[in-house]
Amino acid sequence: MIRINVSPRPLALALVCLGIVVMAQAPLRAADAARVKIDNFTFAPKVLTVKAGATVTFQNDDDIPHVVVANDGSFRSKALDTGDSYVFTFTKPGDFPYFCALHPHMQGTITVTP
Ligand SMILES: [Cu+2]
Repeated sequence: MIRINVSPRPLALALVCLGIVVMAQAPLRAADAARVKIDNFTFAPKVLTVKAGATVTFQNDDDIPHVVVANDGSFRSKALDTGDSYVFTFTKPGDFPYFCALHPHMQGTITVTP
């Protein structure tokens, strides 16, 4: 009669490996990417809060061009036609108010938390 000797140690190792694989597949944090929609002469949301390191996409869904400019000059898009978007990564915590260079009454703020 043939006896198969199964050691419990490889089984335990396999279970640990499986656990690591499952944890590695956790979804990306939603805070890492965010979007501001531009429509009807409005930035929406008007105030967007993201974590430092987050990338924000400003997308122009309006039927006229807009330009996204930080009050402190830290970022500035080109003229965004309908359907165009501008991407900026916010690395420093703080409040970053911005406006549209073509329509200065259009204003918004990106709040970056540590
Ligand atoms: Cu504008």
